[in-house]
Amino acid sequence: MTQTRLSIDLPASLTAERRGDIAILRLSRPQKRNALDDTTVNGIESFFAALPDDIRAVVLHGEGEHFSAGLDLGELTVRNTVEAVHHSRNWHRIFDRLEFGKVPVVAVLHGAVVGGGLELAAACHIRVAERSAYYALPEGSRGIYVGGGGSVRIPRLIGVARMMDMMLTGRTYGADEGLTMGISQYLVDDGTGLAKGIELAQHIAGNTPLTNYAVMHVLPRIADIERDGGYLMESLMAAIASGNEDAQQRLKDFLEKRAPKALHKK
Ligand code: 1HE
Repeated sequence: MTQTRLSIDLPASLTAERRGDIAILRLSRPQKRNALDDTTVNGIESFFAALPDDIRAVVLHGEGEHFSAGLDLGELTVRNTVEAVHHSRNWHRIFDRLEFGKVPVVAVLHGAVVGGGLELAAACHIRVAERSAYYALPEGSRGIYVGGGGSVRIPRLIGVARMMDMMLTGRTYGADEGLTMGISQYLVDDGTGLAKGIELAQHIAGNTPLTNYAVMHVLPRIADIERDGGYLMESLMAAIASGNEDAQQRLKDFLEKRAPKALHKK
């Protein structure tokens, strides 16, 4: 598949390219272990805001030995309390833009996925971990607290008790444990994560945009509300999705034996 640069204005700490209908966003600050400074976090927002309409899925990964060392601690030392609140709220807005954006995002994780790096990964829709990946929340020992939506998203993946343990005791988890606990959905060999991420993104890009939208926007919200409202929202979404022309064609394709079966491949 041809690789082309995406003409989105990004800071030097981010690079983007397109491959067909997929975009690949790379954290490109390996000299600082992809620590997330304001410029990078704001650049993530610019990327998602300027994503061309024909891009159907995104892969996010990191350059160098680590996915991300989290918040750029250098910037933290110069903020007062009010600025710190605004800083954290800015992360919330930008990571929400990613999570509840137009297209699903597959994160490819390796090396350190710590602090704000784990918060960024948790905002993505699918996580692929290479064996080198490990997870930590060093905020606890640095006298700070998660600020990028981690309190909301990480317990939804691993539970409050495990997150408490990570923050209070500095406990880290390896990639295999992360898979079992639900941090990542896939575990692959070192050096193969990006290819796996692209493969998954291509599959996602082949779904109807409406189904992808429902999975990204409706499913997590149903999980947050009470059952009756959830059932109703599900029925409405199901009816809208199946009435769509694209869905009708896909159903016809299956009934006329032109579509793949849902077989389990080992
Ligand atoms: C950094 C950062 C950073 C590296 N902010 N500069 N996150 C942390 O507490 C994790 C901090 N980082 C580390 O523990 C280690 O850097 C790693 C385990 C990730 C990698 O170790 P290593 O030996 O490969 O690299 P290094 O020598 O520690 O770092 C290389 C350079 O990156 C060095 O700078 P240099 O100028 O001396 O070369 C480091 O200072 C720099 N660097 N990590 C700033 N995080 C929204 S709230 C979120 C709150 C958090 O994320 S708190 C968790 C922060």
